[in-house]
Amino acid sequence: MVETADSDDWIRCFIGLGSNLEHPVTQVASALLELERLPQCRNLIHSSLYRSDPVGPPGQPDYINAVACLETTLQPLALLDAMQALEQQHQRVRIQHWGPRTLDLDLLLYGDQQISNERLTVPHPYIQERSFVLYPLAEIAPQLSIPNQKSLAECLKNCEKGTLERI
Ligand code: ROI
Repeated sequence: MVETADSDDWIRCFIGLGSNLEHPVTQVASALLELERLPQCRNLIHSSLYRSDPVGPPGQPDYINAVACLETTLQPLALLDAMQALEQQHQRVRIQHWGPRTLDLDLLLYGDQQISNERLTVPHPYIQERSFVLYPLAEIAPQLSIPNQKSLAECLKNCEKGTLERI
């Protein structure tokens, strides 16, 4: 059975998307459509797509990233299950830690909740330091406050844009 919150209880979530294998622009664009079609999810909006050098092990292709925002009545772990099922549909394989991938979906924020268990940490632990998350996030939610962290505007001041470019 799918776990649900109260049926009227729509929670606004932010999801980071990334890909650097097998036509990354297509991977991210189709994942946005698939997220939009998830059950118990509505009103998806998303940032532009961005290209950047890989953070982590060098020698892998550039990444394409975006951030989506949607409302859901799925509980956090049910949403995570749905996101991981989408990653599997994109033939995601984990060869190397921080290595290349066809599709990575990260639950960045789930309402204003702070979640910490063996499957999920929300807010996402690296949100503050990754330009490929912060800049797309600012495009769709400039006023966002991140629970228990600095404001998005403050995070952006401390985060170099680096090679990140909007495409
Ligand atoms: N680097 C970039 N630029 N974009 C990503 O989405 C991304 N994802 C990752 C690691 C390997 C840390 N590096 C990345 O998981």
